[in-house]
Amino acid sequence: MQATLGRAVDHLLSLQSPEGWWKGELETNVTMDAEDLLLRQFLGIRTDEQTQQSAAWIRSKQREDGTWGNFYGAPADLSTTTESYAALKLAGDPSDAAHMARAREYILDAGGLERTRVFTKIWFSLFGLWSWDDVPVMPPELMLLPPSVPLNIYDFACWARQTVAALTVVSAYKPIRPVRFRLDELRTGIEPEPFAPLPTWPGAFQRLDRLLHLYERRPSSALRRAALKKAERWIVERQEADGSWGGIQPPWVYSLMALNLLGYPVEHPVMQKGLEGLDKFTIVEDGIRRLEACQSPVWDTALALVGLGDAGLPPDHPAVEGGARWLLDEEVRVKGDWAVRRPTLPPGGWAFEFENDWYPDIDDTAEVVMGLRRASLPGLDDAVARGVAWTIGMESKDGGWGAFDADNVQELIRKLPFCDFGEVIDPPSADVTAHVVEMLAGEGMADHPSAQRGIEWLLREQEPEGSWFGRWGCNYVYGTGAAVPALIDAGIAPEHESIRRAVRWLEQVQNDDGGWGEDMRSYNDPEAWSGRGDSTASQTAWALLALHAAEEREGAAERGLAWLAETQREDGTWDEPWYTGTGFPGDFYINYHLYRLVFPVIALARFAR
Ligand code: R19
Repeated sequence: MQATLGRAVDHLLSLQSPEGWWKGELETNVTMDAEDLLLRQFLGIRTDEQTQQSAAWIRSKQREDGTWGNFYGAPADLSTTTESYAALKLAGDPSDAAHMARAREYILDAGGLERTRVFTKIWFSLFGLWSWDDVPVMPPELMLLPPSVPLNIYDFACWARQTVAALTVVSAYKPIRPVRFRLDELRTGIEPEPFAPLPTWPGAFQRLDRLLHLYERRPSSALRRAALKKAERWIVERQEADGSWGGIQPPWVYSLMALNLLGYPVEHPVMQKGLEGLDKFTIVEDGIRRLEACQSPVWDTALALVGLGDAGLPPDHPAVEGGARWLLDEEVRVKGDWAVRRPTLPPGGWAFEFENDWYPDIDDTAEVVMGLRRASLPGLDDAVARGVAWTIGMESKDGGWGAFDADNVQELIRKLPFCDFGEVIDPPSADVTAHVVEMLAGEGMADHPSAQRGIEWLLREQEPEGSWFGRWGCNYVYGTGAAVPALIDAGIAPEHESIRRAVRWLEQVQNDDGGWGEDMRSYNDPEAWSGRGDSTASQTAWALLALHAAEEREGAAERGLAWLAETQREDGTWDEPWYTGTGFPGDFYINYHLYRLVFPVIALARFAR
């Protein structure tokens, strides 16, 4: 075990940047690359070279059956396949080429253009390939609702809020910038899904959407002007230092399009900064080009420090100190959208990305505090104190923690006609709550009422089988790997019934090879897939973290450790084509390239002690 750990630690050390951070690639799906081309087409800045490089990447991800999916080994996804098909047509691939025909066959089989998600239809409407009449209205007047009125923008999770704000502008202009191809061959003529019954919220909103389409023909010009002005100010104010919006692709590309429609030419400094920032999220190598949906340096650095510290590196080790120094510099000391719900709470916390001052998050803040505690530096205690106070202040009313906001639980948002993709609210989750409880316990604050409420929340939310749902990692193995160590650190005894149930569940779902794995399909079909899937290094490590905390050192734990030792590569890391990170359960998945290494380091380090 020591040898395995040693090789893994050396590999991790080799990946640190000179500035002190770690950052693994954040791999998602080819809608990023298809939309990258469509954005450039929309703005009139698409080059041949970019087009061919992105197209090469998209083609390389097509599977034998002609489809594209959203994670390694995923079932076909209609919207992803349709966007890829359109991007390849833009790149000049002929419709009668074999790979296009295979894609088309699947698309038509799955319902065609008519059954794609709203985002996909919006992209196509921009180019006259779909009709704005058949896209749900997103009126910019939404921007004028005060935060006290239901369905105001602060009821949306922050990632949806920034996306919706930009799309209300696009939706108001309904631009059509024609391209030289059509997508009619992807239509099936299938009827739209019938409206939900009227006495339900979805049914009511669908009928309201019909009325809004009528309103769109002649909107009140004074109101519309005021709304667009508000949207413009809101968007411009939220551009980050690196030119992004929220550090994530969707609001970024939609904000660029919205501002362009509002009269910002691509030469405008705001647009230039946005486009140059996108280049830094673009990986170009060997004639291919791909876009990261987001970047994870703060998160990865915090996890790396936890791992190196637990592996026994001293607090003044240059790697530990360098990482901690960089993190201290990343502290967010200004208020963001979170302050709308917590107006008197002083700032202090961390975001996930290099630059995202408007949206620090609780998960990162908890993990950074735990990472910083593996180092000792002047100023560290003060930064930790601010982070702890901010985290406590961000607790939701039910005793748990969401990722970016407090009390972001308006479920009506999910029923809006344009919300057919991804999670759109940010309610408390077991993984974030567990990280906070673990952090508070580490700070000697397990008796704090906030920590006690967190413990109660976790015990209440445990699944009957003994696991916890993983919101930001796949899935029950991630939730359980977070909850058990947190509860134990906070003083719950290893013999506690809840811990025993968790251990039994992990033992039940362990693979015959000794590892653990869980397929993303566990989100849609937990009966079949909860805790089930090919063994992966990160998921095996999560299970081991729970077993270690529960003082299980033999049996299942030994076999898990042996699996890690056997599957380690010679260079000290592990292969992990499987995605084990979650953006949105059911819709959006992430392969965090550092997970395969950093979580085994943490788990091995704890067992090795
Ligand atoms: C834990 C730390 N976390 C709490 C932070 C994780 C951040 C993950 C990066 C997410 O990147 C995104 C975010 C949003 C989207 C969307 C999207 C979907 C629906 C709507 Br409405 C708006 C946006 C699509 O891709 C994304 C990627 C690990």
